[in-house]
This record gives sequence, structure tokens and C-alpha cells, in this order.
Amino acid sequence: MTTAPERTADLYPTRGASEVITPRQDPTVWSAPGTPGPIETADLESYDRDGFLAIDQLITPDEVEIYNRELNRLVSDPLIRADERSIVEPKSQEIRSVFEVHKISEVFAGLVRDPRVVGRARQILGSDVYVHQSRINVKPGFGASGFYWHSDFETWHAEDGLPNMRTVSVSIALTENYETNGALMIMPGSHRTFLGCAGATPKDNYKKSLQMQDAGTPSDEALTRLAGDHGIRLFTGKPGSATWFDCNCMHGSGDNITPYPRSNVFIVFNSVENTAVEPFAAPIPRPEFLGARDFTPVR
Ligand code: 6CS
Ligand code: FE
Repeated sequence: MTTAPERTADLYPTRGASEVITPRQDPTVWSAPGTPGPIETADLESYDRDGFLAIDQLITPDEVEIYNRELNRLVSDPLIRADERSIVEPKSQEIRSVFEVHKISEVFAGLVRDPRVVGRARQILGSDVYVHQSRINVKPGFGASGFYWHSDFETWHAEDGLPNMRTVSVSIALTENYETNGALMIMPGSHRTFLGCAGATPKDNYKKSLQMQDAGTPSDEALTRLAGDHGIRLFTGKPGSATWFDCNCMHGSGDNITPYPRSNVFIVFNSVENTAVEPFAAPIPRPEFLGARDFTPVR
């Protein structure tokens, strides 16, 4: 494991004694206007404004079939279930997520390198990119639990040591995302406000936070204010649809009590100009399968 370089100034204080609001100090779209890439200018502008961009079909139904088959192969492999990179549902003990899928599976590694995927990440982040984290979220039916409101960047800054907001996630639907089966919700425009949460990071926090986040959870008052200012958008879509969203969007998703799994593959691209340093608000960095320390650009 490479040792993280010294920490830089902390632009986004969090996990202190009380909640603290800091306006965003980073661009959302880092490439210069007119930079060539797969995203149209108008779409890039709406990403800049809202903090997200929904795409009806990023990959084809035939391709979805390939990735779904791979997802099912992984979640039914006892070796994968026994791997620390697999997180199970607290109640059913079914697999909830498998992290570092781009390293475990050559099929998902191919998706990361796909120009429709990495090309969009480079265009948004204005540089070469590497994978900070990847996961498949299975979110099986009949009671899979959701993910409470949070900013990913708050965790990736506090616990993984990402200095600036130069990170983008893409969630690609591998099953239909209905209004009813725990689809992603984002507060449009919330990426422009950093909500520093109250409460220090417990040791080995990730062992709990990946099932039910505690440290880094906003207060009811802050969420009420943000929802009042920005509203809440629900992302439904067919298999193959995708949502690109900025690392600091306030987002979450509900439980899934329907019979229909809401499975997606989730890839986090970070700029090679924003590599992880020491955590800004945690005793030690999280394991590399959650926060990469290999900054090799995706080629
Ligand atoms: O802690 C993390 O890195 C993960 N947790 C959530 C709820 N979203 C982002 C990320 O996958
Ligand atoms: Fe998240």
C-alpha cells in the first residue's frame, strides 16, 4: 500500500462538534467550455447547474444482459460472499454490495474503460481519471434497505482523504428502476453546499457505515432546509439507463419491499489531480477497496 502524502489545507471541515455549512469552493465541470467529449454542451450545463445528468440509454439491453449475468455470477459465488469486499443486508444476509468489481471482474473492468463511460468522466473532471471506488448494489426485493441521505464527498473527504470536489459517480441501472423499488433520489443543486456533519468518525467506521451510515449523516434541520431549497428528484429508468452525479450531491434511496430488485453498477471516477491524501476527519484511511490508493489512470 502506498503511504498517503501529507494532508493539504482542509477546505471542507466536517465531523467536528457541530454541523457547519461551507459553500462549494470547486468547479463542478472542470473541463473548459467546448472541450470535445461525449456530453453535449447543453447537458454539461445542466450537470453544472443540477449536479447530475440522467441518460436514458448509456448501454444497450444486450449489454445489460452481459453485466446482469456477471452480477448474478458474482453474488452466487461463495468465494465472493466470503470476501471482505462483499457487504450483506443486515436482515436477510443476502449480498447488498460487492466493492472493487472493476478489479474482481474483467467484465466490469471493460465497462470502466468503455469510452461512453470513462470519456464522460474525463470530460466532467477535465483530466485523466482513476477509479476511486466501484461497486455493484444488488438491492434485492422483499426488504433490502436503502441508503439514508448523505453526500459521498463528505465520506470520501473525511475518511478517504480526497481534498477537492473533483470526483464524479455514475450509477448504471442493471434492472428497471421503478418509482417503487428504492430508486436514487438527489436534491438538485445541493452539490453547491458542503454540509460538514457533527460527530467524530469512530474507529473502523466502514464496518458499519456500509450497511447503515451514522457518522456523516446530516441533521433533520439541515435536510429540511436543503430539501426546501432544492426539492427532491427521483431517478427512475430502464435497464441500461444511467445517472451521472457530482460527489457532493445530497442523495439517498429508500428500502425496496417490492419483488423487483433494483440492481446497479456504481463507478466513482476521481481526477488524477485530486489524489487521496491523509483522511481529513478519521483516525486512519479506509481499506483500499473502498478508497483506492493506486492512482493509475484508466486507459
Ligand atoms: O461510503 C462509501 O464510499 C459509499 N457509501 C454510500 C452510501 N455511497 C457512496 C459510497 O458507495
Ligand atoms: Fe452514496
